[in-house]
Amino acid sequence: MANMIESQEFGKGDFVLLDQLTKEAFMDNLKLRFQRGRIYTYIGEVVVSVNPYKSMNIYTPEYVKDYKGREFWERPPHIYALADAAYKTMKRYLKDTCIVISGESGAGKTEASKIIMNYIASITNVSHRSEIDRVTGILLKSNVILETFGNAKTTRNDNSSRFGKYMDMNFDFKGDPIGGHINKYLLEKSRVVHQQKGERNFHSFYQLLLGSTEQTLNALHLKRDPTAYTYTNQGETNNMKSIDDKRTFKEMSGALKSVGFSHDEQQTLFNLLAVVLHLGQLEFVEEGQKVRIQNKEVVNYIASLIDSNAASTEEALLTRVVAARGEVINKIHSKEDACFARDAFAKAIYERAFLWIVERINGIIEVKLDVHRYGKSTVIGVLDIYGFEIFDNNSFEQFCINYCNEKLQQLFIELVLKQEQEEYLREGITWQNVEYFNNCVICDLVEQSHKGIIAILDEACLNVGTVTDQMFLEAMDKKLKEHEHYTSRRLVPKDKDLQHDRDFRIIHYAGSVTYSVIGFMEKNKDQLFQDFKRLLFQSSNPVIKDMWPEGQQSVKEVTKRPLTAGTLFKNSMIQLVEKLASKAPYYVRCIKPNEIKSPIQFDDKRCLHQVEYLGLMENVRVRRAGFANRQPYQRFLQRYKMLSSYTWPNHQCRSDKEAVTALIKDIRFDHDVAYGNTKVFIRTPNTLVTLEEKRSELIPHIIVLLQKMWRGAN
Ligand code: AOV
Ligand code: MG
Repeated sequence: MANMIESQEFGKGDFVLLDQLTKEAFMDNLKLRFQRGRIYTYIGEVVVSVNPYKSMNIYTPEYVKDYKGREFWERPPHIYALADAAYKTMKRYLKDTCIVISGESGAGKTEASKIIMNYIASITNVSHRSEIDRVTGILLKSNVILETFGNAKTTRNDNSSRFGKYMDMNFDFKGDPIGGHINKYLLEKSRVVHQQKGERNFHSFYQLLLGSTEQTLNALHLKRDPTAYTYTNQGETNNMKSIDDKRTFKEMSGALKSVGFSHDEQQTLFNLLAVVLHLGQLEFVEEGQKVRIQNKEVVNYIASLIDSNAASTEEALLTRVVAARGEVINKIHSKEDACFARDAFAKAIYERAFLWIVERINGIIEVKLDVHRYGKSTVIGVLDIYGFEIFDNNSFEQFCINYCNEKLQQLFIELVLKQEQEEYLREGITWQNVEYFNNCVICDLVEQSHKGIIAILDEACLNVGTVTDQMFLEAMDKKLKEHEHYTSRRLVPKDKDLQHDRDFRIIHYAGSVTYSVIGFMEKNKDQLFQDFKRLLFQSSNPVIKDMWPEGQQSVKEVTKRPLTAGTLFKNSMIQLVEKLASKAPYYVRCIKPNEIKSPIQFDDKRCLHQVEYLGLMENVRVRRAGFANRQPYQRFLQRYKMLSSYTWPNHQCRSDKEAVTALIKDIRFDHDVAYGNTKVFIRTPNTLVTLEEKRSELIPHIIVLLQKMWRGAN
């Protein structure tokens, strides 16, 4: 069994315990622990995690046993303690909980989410019910599938999440998982058709090409060579040591099968991947006024893979049908239009397939509760999103991703910094106000109606055809020139970081990011010609047909302007934050120790920067100005009343508060305690450890005593 308190050589397991809270002391402790292989450290109940960049032997069944059912302070810091706390809260108080994992790209969020889910899976279902095993199996295996289709190599992380994921695990009254639900947030679909140098397309393409059988490849008309396809070779990244596409393909196909995807469904997914790759190979050539396709055989491949005919496929690629003044006319694409339409088609197919996968999994793991038998189900939600990122070229996707991180930071501030201080106020406890940077001003900059960036972008997108990206930038400059977190080249021409006229910059909580405005409007409008939707709806493959229900609308019916990608994303973020705020939150704050994926290097400057923007020092300050633990008087009494004759077996005081005051005076802990209106506040975790120890010592005596009493009574 692990020691309750680690030896000094590992530094302090909780930053709250630092002798002096200075930046240096904080960083020294973080570094020392990282170097000694202690990747987890607490700030109260928040877990700070530093990516070890090597596999750690701390997730074994022995560790699981060690942490199961324990309190935070009983064991050295570990993410298992947090998972257990979330689970206990859910089970004991029937309260929905959520685990919010944040940190920049490559900091270890996705790994943390998997470790947490695995832990919860292994501490539940002690009675080995097969239905529970089935549900847990699906929840865990769905990760493999989603990572294949939703993750990719970026310059910051070889397995970077290119979508946001929030997964609810539902539990029955016994605390066993009985189902779940996945919410996905904006997939970075531009990657399907374009990758920056050093990056790759989604893993799925490489896995299919390198992992599937010769027979499958032949049927898909594909070559076993990712460098042969435009959509998979632009990043010029091959033979990654950290990625084994062949092996993962096996694992992923196995997962698809065991989760419950039929053979036909699997086949359709592979077909669609192949369609995307073939689309990237299409060559359009201009011939007088017309455009034609040079490599017709590719059209045939595509047509056969989507169960359609070559003529309709070609027509959808080269023309579009529009309704004008009540008439339906056929418009021929220019070469540029055709290329644009092709890329939009490829992106849409991929995005829709991804959405379909998520919905399919949801259908399989949906809770099929017999309400009378099980009562209400409670949930633990795990949020694993794309981390804050800065690339050489940042576009609409980075804008959304970084906005999403702003929202989560805002939630952290609201729940951890603000609420904690408000609780002291409410409880009438004296404490020192802690100043912190509130990023709500940056959230407003993005999401406010009328004058936020998304609103300005939407307005620009309303004017079909006439407004350019550059004009959108000018509109922002006009409306936002006074904003202290916004700037652009036009506003500050001499700024070195703003090299191009197309650049604007947002000073995010985690650093300044220069965005190129090019493509913002197109990505926000997210248009796909109706012709493609109809083509896919007319497919004789029922899975594909199912994915494109809007293809059944006639040309004249399609008039309603859909919500833009920016607004949809904003709405989904606001909903997400509301959902999280309604649950008891637990936080994992991930830190990336260096830029070179090294297990030994601790880059002081980069780490300090993350500690600063994550607000970790402020977190400790609030915790220290405050108290490590707080409990309602009644709960405290219930647990510790045996420690004093004033309260054991029952107290004679007028209130629980008075009784707790008497108890604490009696055992001489009053120097470390404050009495709020409804709760008792304990300053240091050590006091809690001592209370627990005293309680454990007394319990055997009490049992003997109780037995005597019962015997006496009988
Ligand atoms: P992220 O989710 O935070 O980035 P990941 O969880 O994908 O980051 O971690 C990046 C890589 O770091 C992993 O592929 C592992 O190689 C390594 N790693 C992280 N945590 C651990 C751990 N606990 N033990 C061992 N290795 C680890 V992003 O999705 O890019 O925002 O968008
Ligand atoms: Mg990730």
